[in-house]
Amino acid sequence: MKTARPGDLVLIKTASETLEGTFLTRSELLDKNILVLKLPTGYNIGIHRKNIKKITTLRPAHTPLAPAPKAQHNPNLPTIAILSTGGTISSKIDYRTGGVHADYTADDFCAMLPELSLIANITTKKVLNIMSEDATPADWLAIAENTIDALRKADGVVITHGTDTMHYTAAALSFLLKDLGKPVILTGAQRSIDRGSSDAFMNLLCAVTAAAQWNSREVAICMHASMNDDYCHLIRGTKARKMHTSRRDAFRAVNDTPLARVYPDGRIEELAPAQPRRDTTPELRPIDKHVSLIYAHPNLHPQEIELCLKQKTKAILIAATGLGNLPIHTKEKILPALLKAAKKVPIFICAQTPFGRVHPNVYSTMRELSILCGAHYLEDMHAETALAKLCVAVTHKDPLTFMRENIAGEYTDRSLDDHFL
Ligand code: DAS
Repeated sequence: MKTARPGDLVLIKTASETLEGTFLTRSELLDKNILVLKLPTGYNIGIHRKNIKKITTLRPAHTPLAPAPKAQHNPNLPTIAILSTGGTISSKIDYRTGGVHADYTADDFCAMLPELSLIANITTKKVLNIMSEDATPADWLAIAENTIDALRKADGVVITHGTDTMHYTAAALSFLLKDLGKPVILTGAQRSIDRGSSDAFMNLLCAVTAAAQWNSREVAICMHASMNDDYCHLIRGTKARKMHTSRRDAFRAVNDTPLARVYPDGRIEELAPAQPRRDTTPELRPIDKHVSLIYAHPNLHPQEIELCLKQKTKAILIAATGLGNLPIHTKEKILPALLKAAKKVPIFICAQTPFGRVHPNVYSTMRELSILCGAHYLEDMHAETALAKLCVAVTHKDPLTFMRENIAGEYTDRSLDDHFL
């Protein structure tokens, strides 16, 4: 029986129906007798060879266009470095499994979005090629090192990144990049760039605009501000958090407000004062992954705390309930385990409700924790930022002083009403 080439527009006649669609590469994990067709609706359908009477090619697969020539350097435009690390924004459908895997690089983004060259001269580098759920403190360090390298020549940096842990990386870069003088903007996508509904294009356009024109020396996340393609928000790297698994506007400012709106037409509307650009060369602070994060919960066992010490942790961060509480009055005897741990490593408390701030002296529980265990309360710094900061703090001879310092806007003086979702 005649077959077709991937990308051909075909008509497949079976005993019961005739289907038109695009012939797809067969998924390696599927039975080799199953042919896959992408219907005009966008859905894929598998058809067994034995049911096919005839295949007619209506239009052969188009040969891919040659990539657009690299834009000429424009001395009147700033230079922006795009560093790609993977994630959905870099993803393509992987027909072996039907899932998505990271493949596109910063060079591909420039080829797909030539209008970027109207905003800035673009340099590109593929730093990593991972889904961000796999990003570790070692990857944060690699991204920070490449960012410092890029900033020697560029006027700003855009880092394309998976969305799952983008806020961890944004917070980590805020602490790793000492004396930053230019904007470092992280962006990503909730829908892969090879889909018509992708949010990637507007996110990328706004992120490059911000890196080129925003008068700031901060690390920020640039993602959709709403479900529509109207504008993106710039959210401070230490106050950003992914708050929804799939919405385009999944990222919100936690205990803060967005710093600016960036429109796809190039406009930037400042919403809050940012630290202005300055002529400094950033230095790299060291990092150490030996930090533990525990969530307080009704079934907390002392072994969870003891395990941290076995893992050679240098500090324990506890995402506590409410204003900073732990179940230390249950029969599970958490307090003795905490007291034992507190003799070896510092204990820090943040809130597991991302919004609001912890207080060490409201309930007797917290007094026991802050007085008996010497636990340090981290005000309105949310858990993900606190974890990233602790990984840097433990490389200092006095981690507590570093944790107390307001390095990159991770602490705000007061929790205002408009700071909540
Ligand atoms: N797996 C997710 C990640 O890499 C995909 C994404 O949303 O970018 O974070």
